[in-house]
Formats: sequence, C-alpha cells, structure tokens
Amino acid sequence: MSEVLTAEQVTRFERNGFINGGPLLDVAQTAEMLAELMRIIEIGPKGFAEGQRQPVLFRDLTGSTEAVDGRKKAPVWQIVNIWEASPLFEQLIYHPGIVGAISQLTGMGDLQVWHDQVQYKPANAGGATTWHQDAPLWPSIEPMTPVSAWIPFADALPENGCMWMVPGSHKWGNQQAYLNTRTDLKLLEEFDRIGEGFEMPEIDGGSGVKGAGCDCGGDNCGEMTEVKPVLCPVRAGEVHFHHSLTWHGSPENHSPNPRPGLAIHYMTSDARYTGRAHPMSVHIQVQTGERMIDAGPHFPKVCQGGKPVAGPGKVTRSV
Ligand SMILES: O=C(O)CCC(=O)C(=O)O
Repeated sequence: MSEVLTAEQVTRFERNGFINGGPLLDVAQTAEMLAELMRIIEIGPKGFAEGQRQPVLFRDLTGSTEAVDGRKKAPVWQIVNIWEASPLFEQLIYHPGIVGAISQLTGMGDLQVWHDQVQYKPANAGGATTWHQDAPLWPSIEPMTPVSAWIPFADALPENGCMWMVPGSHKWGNQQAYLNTRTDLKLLEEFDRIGEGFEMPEIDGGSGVKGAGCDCGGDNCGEMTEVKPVLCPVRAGEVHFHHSLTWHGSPENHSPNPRPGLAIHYMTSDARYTGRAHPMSVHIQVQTGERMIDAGPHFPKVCQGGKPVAGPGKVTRSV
C-alpha cells in the first residue's frame, strides 16, 4: 500500500501519541458531511423509526439536563455508529487516507472498525469532554485498540472546544484513575491544569510502563516526563490521529460556533473479546476470548492484507 503519512509524521506520532494528518476532505465534501450530520441531529435520539437503520447510541454525553450553579446546560451530542444511519458516514470509515494512515501507525495490515463516535458541541453552550484515555474505557477488547482518527466538519479551534492532548502520555500506562479525579476541569482556561497533582510513573526503571506502547529502549521515552498539555486545533476536513492511551479531552464551547467532530476508533486483527461490558458489547457476535475479526456486521473490516477495502461504493444521500 502506498504510504499516506511521511516518515517524519510517523516518528512524531510515536513520540507524542498524536499527529495532525492534514487535509482529508475538500470543502464540498466537508460541507456535505456537515449537512448530513445536521440531518441526523435533527432526527434526534427518539426520531428513528423501528427497523430503520440507526446509530447504536444517541445521547447527551454529559447527562446535563439542568443548569448547574448558574451555568448554562451544556450538552455534548454523542452519536455512536452514525455510519449505520448514513451511507455518507459509512463510506467515510473506509476512506483510504484514514485506513492507510492507521495501518502505517499501527504497523498492521488488517483493520476493522471498533465504533465511530460523533461529539457535537452546540454553539454557546457545548459541554466538556473531560480528560481521559480511550483504551481503559473500552474494557470489551484486548489488546487495546491502538489508534483513532478524528475529523471535524467545521474548524475546531480553542474557542469552540478543540481537543487538548498531553505529548508522551501514551507511554505512561493506564492513568484513567488519576484522570477521573480531574473531571472538574471543564473550561478552556482550566484545561491546562491537568498535570497538577499527578505523580509521574517510573518510565525507564522497569516499572512495566514502557511496554505500554513504547519500544524505543528508553531513548525517547525518558524525555517525556512532564505533563505539558497542548491545544490541538484541527481545520474543517483535516484528520487528526491519536493513540488510545494518549491523555486527551476538550473543554466547553462558549463561542458562537458549533463544534462538530467525528472520531473513528479502529481495531487491529489481534483484538479479542474480553466479555466485559461497553455499549458495543451487546452487538458482538463472538464468545469471550474469541477474535473480534468474526464479531459480525457492526464491526466492518476496512483493511485486509495491507489493502484498504473499497466500502459499499457510490455514496448517495439517504432519505
Ligand atoms: O470530540 C472530542 O472532543 C473528544 C473525542 C474523543 O475523546 C476521542 O476521539 O477519543
């Protein structure tokens, strides 16, 4: 397969745990995706008819139904497997520019979709996605799914809730218990405080952490021993990649612009079902311990033997 990312981009991803992969969709394609997303948001969580193809989950991720402490209600619309409700989104999960890059970043030629996930932060009152790592929140599959793609359909900038990431944090193991203690950080001006109170794990000293995604032999991972969060603005139609142990999150959106973003989380062919629960686990059609490669139609294969799969073909707007 032809290489999508440069060697320099791959090296940067290995070191930092994330990378902006550059333009993926042109202006017209991005506008079409945004219109399709708004069509589905308009249908709403309760608007799909019985038997109609629909997302697996459609909810406010924050659970914020009331204004709290005088602050506005701040939802984040989370739509899991929008690809199941929309031919346009279905075609996007097969995009060779995404699939080829994930193959390069994981070093694996066989990939399938774990699930996709829209996070739409409405204008003026969009909620926060608090600091987290992905892999610890996906207990149903092991080994962890290594890399996700993230595409905004409008510019994702600091003021409308672009993601933040912590360089090198993908080499610090599972720190979700610590991150759970920092869900108070929700605003743009608070987000860089994530490192306060964090005790850095021993990285080079045989703690076992180094094995969690890094095989540099200590040459690089010894350098990233400070929590230095960075903003990750992504322009409309660009694709951004992150490792499933990279610390990340996105603050509230108080700007006049919505922030529509789609994550596509991919599995490599060594993933197995653990039997543990997740919103996707009810759709897994294999037994505990078996390979996810046979998990059924909710987990499409997008790359086989190093070649991106074509996908369902010509995209037409659904009615
Ligand atoms: O859309 C966001 O702000 C967060 C997305 C996210 O957490 C992810 O892609 O893993």
